[in-house]
Amino acid sequence: QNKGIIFDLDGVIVDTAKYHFLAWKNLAESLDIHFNKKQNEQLKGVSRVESLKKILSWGKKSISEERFESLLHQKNKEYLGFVDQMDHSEILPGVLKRLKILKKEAYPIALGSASKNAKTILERVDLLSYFDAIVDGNEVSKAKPNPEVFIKAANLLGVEYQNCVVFEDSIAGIDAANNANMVSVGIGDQEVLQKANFIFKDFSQITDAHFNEILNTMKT
Ligand code: G16
Ligand code: MG
Repeated sequence: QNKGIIFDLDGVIVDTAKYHFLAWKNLAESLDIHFNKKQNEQLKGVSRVESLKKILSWGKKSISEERFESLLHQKNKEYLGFVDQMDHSEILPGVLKRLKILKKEAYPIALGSASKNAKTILERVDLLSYFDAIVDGNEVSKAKPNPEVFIKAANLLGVEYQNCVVFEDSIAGIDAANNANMVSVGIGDQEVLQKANFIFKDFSQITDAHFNEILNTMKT
């Protein structure tokens, strides 16, 4: 196959967003900072360091570098506690079925995620073996909407950028895919993901006919 399939992790494959929210909320409250669900949207697809910076700015707090590091550690420790309880039942609807079809048809498959915990999570939900390449928060220096994460994934797959399709749930991620000249497919809310080439509520809504239509928009 000369077409590559790239998946975001959080919000596309699994709903770890709820665990990020809980861990950040608890951490913020220990600092007497309170934020709501709407503010939490701004943390999606954003790195751990940038997320903490945002939370501190909401609370108008400045802290030492050492304290910053220890808070990052504290948040991740709680988050990993939730991740540890996960199993394959937390794979979002339709994802496993699509991965199986893609594997059978020998499509190169990559993960493009901002998370440093991506591999751990894929292992927990038993999906690691489906991916030919993984690019995560440990390998990228420029956050989405910079296309670096998806460019690296395409390079590892050996597929041309315009022959890749990206599945994403965040605005920054859709922008990143568009910036890389890839076909962007939004998973989630139509109003939020307007700039995507295609939008579906979740993977269970993507039929084989839809999938072929998506792949057929590529020139080669
Ligand atoms: C995910 C989440 C973000 C999270 C980031 C970093 O990105 O959407 O909320 O802050 O990863 O995660 P970690 O602290 O595990 O390194 P993605 O790109 O998978 O949606
Ligand atoms: Mg995401």
